[in-house]
Amino acid sequence: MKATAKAHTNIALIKYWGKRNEELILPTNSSLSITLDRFYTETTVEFNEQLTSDSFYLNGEQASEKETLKVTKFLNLVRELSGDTRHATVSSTNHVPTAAGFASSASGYAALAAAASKASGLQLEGEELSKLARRGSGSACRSIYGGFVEWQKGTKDDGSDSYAVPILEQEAWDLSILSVMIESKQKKILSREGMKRTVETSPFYDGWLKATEEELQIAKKAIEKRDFELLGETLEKNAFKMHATTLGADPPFFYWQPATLEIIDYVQQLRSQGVLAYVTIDAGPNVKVICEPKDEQKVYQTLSEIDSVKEIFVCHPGPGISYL
Ligand code: 2P0
Repeated sequence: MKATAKAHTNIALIKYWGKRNEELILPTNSSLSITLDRFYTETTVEFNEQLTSDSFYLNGEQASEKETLKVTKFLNLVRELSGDTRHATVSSTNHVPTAAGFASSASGYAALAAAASKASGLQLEGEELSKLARRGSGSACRSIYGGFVEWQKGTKDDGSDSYAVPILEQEAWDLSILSVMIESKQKKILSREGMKRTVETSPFYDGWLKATEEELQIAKKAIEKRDFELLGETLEKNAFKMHATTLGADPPFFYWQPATLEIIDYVQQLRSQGVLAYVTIDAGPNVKVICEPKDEQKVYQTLSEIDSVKEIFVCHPGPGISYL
């Protein structure tokens, strides 16, 4: 009746950018991520026959009606699977600083999927749990596993073959991921809205689809061979292509700020000095810099000297779902 689960955030090296089915959250392309050790969500779900509706507490406070409705919609999927019609109390704590530019929706829905399915007596594991998490937020399906993870887009209309698979465990290859936080006052275009507009209007979208499938294969090969230079080059190209599609959208939009470009420039300078560091950027202005642990101090030092950098969070590969 009651279960608590912990899920970590992930950062995509090959981006998920666009859906072929919005209701089922089916992506147009496969993606690849690293689950991170530092940021996570812990969620407790308790079903109770006395309740007449679901309630949702986020970081100790009752969540808004809108947030609670999203949780209810997700719990409805769990109730459909389990046949258990009871309502639930959901308490979630995000150990993800919003300022760090990591989406808490990945760890949030992964933890909710795990806790709610367990509390309702379902024994979901692996791909079944990943598919359930996907229905809350696409990137959440990757947070079921630790280390390096691929979300295989699948081809079926019902989404039964669209889930994540682990490709390299957490301990197998240590990398440093520095989340560089900058100041931003610009209004955010949510990734859900941004990717939809891009799919529907950007003439560059076909180019993205073609290139990203190739880059995924190269990235997987680089991971297999532990070829950091090849992985770094590939992930940086992939991130830039994703952002290029938004400039072709109608109306056009972009997530970058002047400081975003400044950081990219510093990272390129580091490379010209022989330090292998690469950038990736999600649906916001913050930059994540990826390097090998031996270069972490040097990269950290260089980035912390930039005026527009507010804070740097250093992460490493992290674990998959756990139950408390
Ligand atoms: C990713 N992003 O692969 C990409 C790169 C943002 C840019 O997954 O609509 O919150 O809930 O499925 O998973 C963020 O989008 O979107 C995301 P929905 P989600 O990490």
